[in-house]
Amino acid sequence: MSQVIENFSIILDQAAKNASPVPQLSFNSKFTLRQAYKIQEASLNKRYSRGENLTGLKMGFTSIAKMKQMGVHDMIWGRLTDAMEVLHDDVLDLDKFIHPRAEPEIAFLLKKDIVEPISIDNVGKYLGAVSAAIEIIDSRYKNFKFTLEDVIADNCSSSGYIIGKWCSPNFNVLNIPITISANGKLKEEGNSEAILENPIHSLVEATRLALKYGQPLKKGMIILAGAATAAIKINKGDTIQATFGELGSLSFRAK
Ligand code: OOG
Ligand code: MG
Repeated sequence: MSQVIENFSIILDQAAKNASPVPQLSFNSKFTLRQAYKIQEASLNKRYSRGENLTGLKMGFTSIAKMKQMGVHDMIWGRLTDAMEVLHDDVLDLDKFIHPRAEPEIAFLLKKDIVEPISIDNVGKYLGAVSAAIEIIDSRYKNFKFTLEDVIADNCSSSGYIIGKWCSPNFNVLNIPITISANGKLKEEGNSEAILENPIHSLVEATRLALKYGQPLKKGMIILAGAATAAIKINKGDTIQATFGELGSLSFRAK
């Protein structure tokens, strides 16, 4: 199996690098969730060897809106690298993507290495700051269609992220109204509580899953809690804006 894992990781890494979609891996081969995370890890190793650095993790399918949109039923997590960072007000070159979508998220910054399973009660020891965020996802699979195993192997469609101004870790992340619009037109709206009823639960889950799969979580890492609404398509020329009540707003343009 280890050769199959390596081969699959090359297919997905190349698809991302060349912005060229591939058929779902699960069409030809059955693999488990654990093997899917191994494929993800092997494909990230290719990015690291090109000089990219791990900056954090992203959680996926933490809201019913996202599970419904994509037809899957369980939480997933992927890895973020510095090459995926996009700045607020930046211009995104869509030629580097296959069929990108944007989704509004909440981000957390770790102020301490995680060395134990954390709970909602001791999370404060590790949480350094919170921020509004937009994630840009871009499945490497044709038609943005996948099984849970496929999407995990594909690093959970991770391809870009924008983080806003870091706010106090005591900022109340409950009941934040969230919208995402394109060219001034509202596309999706929701609330931070759509993320596992409290985005902090997603941070707790991220640390549990990272420990389970042997991914160390270090001081300075970012954790994206997962989208609060369905993702929206990004078209050339679009200005995408997301608002998060008093946590702020973020935007970017696409060319
Ligand atoms: C998978 C990634 C899901 C989220 O926030 O729920 C995700 C996908 O929808 O392609 O990032
Ligand atoms: Mg996301």
